[in-house]
Amino acid sequence: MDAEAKRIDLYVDGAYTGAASGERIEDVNPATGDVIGHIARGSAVDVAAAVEAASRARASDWGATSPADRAHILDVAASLIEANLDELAQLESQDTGKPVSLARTIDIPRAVANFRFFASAIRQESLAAHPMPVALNYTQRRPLGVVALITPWNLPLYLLSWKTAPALAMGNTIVAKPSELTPQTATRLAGLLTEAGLPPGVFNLLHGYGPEVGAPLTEHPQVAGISFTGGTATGALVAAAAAPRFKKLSLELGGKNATIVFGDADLEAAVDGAVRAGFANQGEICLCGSRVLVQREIFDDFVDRYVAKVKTLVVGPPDDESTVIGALVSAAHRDKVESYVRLAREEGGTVLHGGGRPELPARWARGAFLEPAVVVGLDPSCRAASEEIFGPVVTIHPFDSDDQAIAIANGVQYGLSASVWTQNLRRAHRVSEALDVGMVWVNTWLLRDLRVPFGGVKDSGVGREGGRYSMEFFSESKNICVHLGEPI
Ligand code: TXE
Repeated sequence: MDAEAKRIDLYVDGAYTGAASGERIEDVNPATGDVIGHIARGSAVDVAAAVEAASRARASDWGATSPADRAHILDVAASLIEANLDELAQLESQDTGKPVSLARTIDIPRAVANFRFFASAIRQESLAAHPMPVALNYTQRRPLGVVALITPWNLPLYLLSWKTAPALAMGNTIVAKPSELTPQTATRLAGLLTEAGLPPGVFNLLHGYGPEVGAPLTEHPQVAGISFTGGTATGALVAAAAAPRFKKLSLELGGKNATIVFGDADLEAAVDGAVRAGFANQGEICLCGSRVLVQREIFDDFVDRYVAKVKTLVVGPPDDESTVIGALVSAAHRDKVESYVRLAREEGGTVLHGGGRPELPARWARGAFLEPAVVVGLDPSCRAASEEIFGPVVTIHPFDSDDQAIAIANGVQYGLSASVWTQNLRRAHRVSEALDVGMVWVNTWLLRDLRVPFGGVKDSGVGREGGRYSMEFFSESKNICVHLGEPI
């Protein structure tokens, strides 16, 4: 055990606490292989205590607080996250292996923005009225009650705040379960929310393995809604647990997103965009464009430029400001990604660049680093080109016509997002409309507006979050019809 390893506790009813079992899981920094913490290993007993605390907090009328009071707490929480930005960025980088600079400029600021956005949204919310000549209908939005928020390891605080802020804004109480690989920023958030004025029991946090904590949480009869982001296979288990009790469910699952580059695209912008889409956050974002489809007339030129650009991406220590690609989230995940590079070769692909382990100084020698890989020559239907790898591996495929590009893009089990690169406006609209996905970017990638619907189709999930979609998910509409005429 490393001398500096810290205790990473659950947070239940306003206080940090160990797990009922007394057991701990090691938290490993994937860039160094060091054990940096010992995570309380939750179980069904802790789930029961956390849900109980959340139910009590609900009964003590958190849901009846005024929107203005809730908005104020969210704003203070945002300011506290901002005030602790450097520390949170370090924690995020230690847990995930991502560059600290990325956590400092994207992950943590986005968490701040999420709290501010939903504070503002709840302040400005207005509700519907449907007047009749003899009656007035008005629609209330009631909190669901206790909600379970289950989040993955790739964007830990960013995604947890994306669910926590609207859930609180709408008056719910929360039991959150971050990934066992990345527990630190969530743990810090719990204390900051209390500091911001959140009453005890409104936000509870559990750590531990999915089957031991996530499963009993999703099955718990007092959990009224579940918002889950993670792998598609886990999403299916969550959906099965939710079904018998008709829990409200939002699933943000995997993707195998296409970046479609037409011959008339601004080539330089398309190369830059496609590289960013492929390798941002080590390729560990559900929205990453891991399949690049390129019109045949520019294919060779595009591939040359693409590979040249990928070669400039610095793979290295997360705390080095020049690093663009840090470590993958774990040694096991790197093994999985490497197995896909092998598979790509077996399936007839040519790895034009990357796919190997970089030489780094001794301090990082045990880290889960991987050179970004670019593969050509694969049939779009083969496994390496159609299964989610969730790492720095991009396959590039030629196409001839618009219809063929659409068919290849739609030819996978996933339907999360796509980006389309063309200067032809008609083509941009036509292709965007034909894609079976929840989100399309034209001549850009991952340009986010927090108001827009976020989510996918097919195996990429169910439901939408973002702006009013999140507020609708985290509440139930209730219509009240008041008869205004003579009694009938
Ligand atoms: O995710 P899991 P993993 C994809 C990616 C990755 C694969 C597996 O392809 O390689 O999924 O990653 C909790 N009931 N994505 O294994 O298992 C778990 O503890 C309830 C895509 O890390 O889905 C964690 O908190 N909860 C992705 C969360 O679910 C359960 C992001 C996600 O873990 C559970 C991450 C259960 N039975 C991985 N089992 C994206 N779409 O952004 C596990 N969990």
